Amino acid sequence: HDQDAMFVLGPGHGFPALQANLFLEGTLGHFDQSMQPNLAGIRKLCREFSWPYGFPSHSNPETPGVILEGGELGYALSTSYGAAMDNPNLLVACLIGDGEAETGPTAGAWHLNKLFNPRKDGVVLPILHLNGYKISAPTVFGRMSNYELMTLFSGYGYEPRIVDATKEGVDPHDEMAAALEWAHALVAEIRASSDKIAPRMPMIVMRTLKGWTGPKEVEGNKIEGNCLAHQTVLSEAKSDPEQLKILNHWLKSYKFNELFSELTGFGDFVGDILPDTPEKRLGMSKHAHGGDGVYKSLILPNINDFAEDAETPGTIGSSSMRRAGAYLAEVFRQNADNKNFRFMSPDETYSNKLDEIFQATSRSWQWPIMSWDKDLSQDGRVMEMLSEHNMQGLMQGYVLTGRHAMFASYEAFLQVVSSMVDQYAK
Ligand SMILES: Cc1ncc(C[n+]2csc(CCOP(=O)(O)OP(=O)(O)O)c2C)c(N)n1
Repeated sequence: HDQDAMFVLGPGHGFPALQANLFLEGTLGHFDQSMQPNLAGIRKLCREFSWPYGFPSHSNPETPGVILEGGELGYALSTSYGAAMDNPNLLVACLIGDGEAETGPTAGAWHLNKLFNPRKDGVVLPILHLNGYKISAPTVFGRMSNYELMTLFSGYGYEPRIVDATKEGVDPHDEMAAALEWAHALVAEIRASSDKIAPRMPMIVMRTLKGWTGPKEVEGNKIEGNCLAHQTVLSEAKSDPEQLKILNHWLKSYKFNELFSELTGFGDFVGDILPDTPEKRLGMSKHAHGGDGVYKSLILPNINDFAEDAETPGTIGSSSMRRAGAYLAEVFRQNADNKNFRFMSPDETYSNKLDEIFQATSRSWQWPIMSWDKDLSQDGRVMEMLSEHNMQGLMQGYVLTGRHAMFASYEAFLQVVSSMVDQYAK
């Protein structure tokens, strides 16, 4: 479909899979001559994984195409919404782990669809990955029935579809491809329709086994389809001949020698699935790279124009916050055409006396608006929801894709997102 797309990986510890795909699609080789898809490149890819001065263990913004720091789980969905805002041609596919989905920040982020205008913003396609387990126990979502999942996500305002790769007799790859086609067509239909209230955007629930295609059993313990598949499953392979045998059998099961030869490299099967235009490859998204391709500097009014004479305390009947509101309204006016400024507010615009902003814009709201509601519209540029996590995630996604934003908070409430800010700083 020649769709502009970005991929946001929630469980950043799944980085080997992402890194391998960036290697195969040629993105790593594009930025680093020594990462060509040949034997030397494969060796480097494997040896320098999670290694000092090599590649990190988790996906992170140093990786081409990645904007989310992996590690602390929970922020993938709000970051994806932030990246898609004001990018009408962009589709952000966001993979959310079922362990990750148990976090408060992810639980809140599903509701960002209520603020998201599918005609003016891009599209977020959430893919909830139910492999059923986190590190050492089943997940809440993994043990929910299909009925419970469908009704939950319908209630959240999505059009959910389940892809079950654990079901016998279906090709999971065909099922997933069909689900992606369905999602793409549904988005086009919603964008073309005149019905503007509560658009039900698609989301996919994907059931797989955890450790799918890995060893079935080690020392009498179930591995594939169980939490024991998390991270290193054959940690004693170096000294235990039995584990080494299982490791050997496992790796050979991928028939690598049929997929790659030292002489001819990878077969055409890789090229066949890549987009024709190199810029459309996942690691090459201009939005993820930021910089010149997408960045426009913010026009700022002269701050002196907003000053007041406060020489005699308690006399002017104004407040610094009101003046800040007037200033921000002017920032919105001066950047209206560029559509590159947003205000993120966890229900803090009025209470912080910043409401003069609403003379220049309003709060975004896609669900029903009552006649007595104030400052709500489908086109508002203020994102307001009582979730500091959502607001910080939106801001990170928006800023990391080359735009500008401001977040209103203070005192104890800002601590709610202090670890998110740490991750962002990393
Ligand atoms: C906020 C947070 N708490 C705890 C952890 C530690 N941790 C790392 S992976 C993981 C389990 C993740 O499960 P899931 O999201 O289902 O990922 P997957 O099964 O796909 O690996 C946990 C708890 C973390 N990374 N972030």
